[in-house]
Amino acid sequence: MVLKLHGFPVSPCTARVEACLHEKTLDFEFVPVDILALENKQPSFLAKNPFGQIPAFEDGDITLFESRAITAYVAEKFKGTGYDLIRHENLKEGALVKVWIEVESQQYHPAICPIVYEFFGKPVVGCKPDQTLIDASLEKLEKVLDVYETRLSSNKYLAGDFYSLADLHHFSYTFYFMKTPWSSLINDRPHVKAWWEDISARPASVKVAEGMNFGEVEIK
Ligand code: GS8
Repeated sequence: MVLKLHGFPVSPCTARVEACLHEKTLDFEFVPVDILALENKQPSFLAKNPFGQIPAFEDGDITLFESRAITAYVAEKFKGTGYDLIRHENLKEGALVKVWIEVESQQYHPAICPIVYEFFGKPVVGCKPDQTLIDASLEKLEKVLDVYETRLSSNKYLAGDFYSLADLHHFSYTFYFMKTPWSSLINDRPHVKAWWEDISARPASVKVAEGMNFGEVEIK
């Protein structure tokens, strides 16, 4: 059965799923969805995700959307293949993976997403970034990163001394963030910096980064 990922390589949420599929060493078909041409708002795509957002994922008779739900499904279904992203044989470690998955989605993402979107996304559609929103988000992100710095001073990765889906979920937005003028937020925190260098050097991350070229866009 062919796994199908519908998305756009530059999209951080698509990249999140791609990174997971590569960690699991799974073959999949990449189905490009041109969001600039609004293909994601066409009935054929809305049948896969009624909210009209990428990515979507198909595995036989199941169709999923929401990147984190897709990675959770892949990590669970293929727990015996490739790298174990969910510590499925250890209840406590697995629970900590879930905690830090939530932290990414509830704390980190709301802070970093507006920065990446304003800096890279807005110029693509001919709009000027909102610096007030960027500044407020940077302030939020600093507070989250202070917690990460403490956490990573006693654990190599977020959930413990093992790489997991929680770390993976951070890759794509942080990759773009590091190409903004504010990368010192990561680089000035030694444990966060070491963690970032480690997770971004993984072969799966490097492979996904090849398709992520928003970094060339300059702020206007
Ligand atoms: C967000 C998807 C999303 O924002 C997830 O999958 O994690 N919570 C969802 N998709 C964006 C591209 S960013 O990778 C998207 O589809 N934007 C176009 C649009 O909203 O029309």
